[in-house]
Amino acid sequence: MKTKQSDQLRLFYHPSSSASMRVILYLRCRGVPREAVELVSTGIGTDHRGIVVFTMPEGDPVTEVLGTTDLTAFNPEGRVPILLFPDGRKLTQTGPIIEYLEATLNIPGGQSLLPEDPWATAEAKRIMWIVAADTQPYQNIPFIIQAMGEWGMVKAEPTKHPLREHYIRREFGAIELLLQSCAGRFAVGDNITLADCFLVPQIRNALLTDIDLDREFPILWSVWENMLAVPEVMLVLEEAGGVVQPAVFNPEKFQTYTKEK
Ligand SMILES: N[C@@H](CCC(=O)N[C@@H](CS)C(=O)NCC(=O)O)C(=O)O
Repeated sequence: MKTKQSDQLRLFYHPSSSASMRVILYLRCRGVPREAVELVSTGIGTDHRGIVVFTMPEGDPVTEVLGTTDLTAFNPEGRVPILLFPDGRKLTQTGPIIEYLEATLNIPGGQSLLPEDPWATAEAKRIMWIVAADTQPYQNIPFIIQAMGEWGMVKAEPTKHPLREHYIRREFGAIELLLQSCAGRFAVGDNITLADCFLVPQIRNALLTDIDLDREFPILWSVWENMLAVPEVMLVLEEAGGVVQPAVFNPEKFQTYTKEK
């Protein structure tokens, strides 16, 4: 279905979504003018099982055309972020969204967020992939809640669940070793790269756990602190609800899922 409603690119995102924040950090750190990509916050709700889902924003022209707030009518994966084009095309997946914007937006000044040196670029992309493919999928709170409630996974407070903490330790541990040879002020050298845009939301998410990130991953932590010192980065975090990612789940359902049967 075509959903032509605006002459602008529109990024459907949610402030609690770490994947969405990767793209927003790219936009701000790359110096893309705010008017080039309109940010549209989705809503949040619960499905028939009480599990948190993102929803189409109430009252948005696109929602009106779709006739439903069910996000899967807009993106069959039911995930954010989603880039909507003026002609109705939609693009999902943060890596391709960023690559497309970089290739097509005529960005005045600034520099690409990938280094000129191919090896350094490969190092940045390796960190991006570790975050996107090997870390974030295991951090998804709705998935943790569903696994506890429906598939017999050990019950624990979702944000501090052992599955989450295991994959944070495993993957951040690997990144820490990589950073020993590639980090400077930021993850790869002294300039912000896409690796930092992917790391920051993942670290922000990991702050919800009991892991002592500062002690266990000191280089990663220094990259995080150096990123927080960048005004554009801090603004993105503040606009998304603060330095620590807001946890969104239905506490009532959470009690049900964590109660021993
Ligand atoms: N690989 C995807 C990940 C997108 C993703 O998992 N987004 C999460 C929010 S951070 C989401 O929409 N989750 C909803 C769900 O799992 O139902 C990307 O890079 O865009």
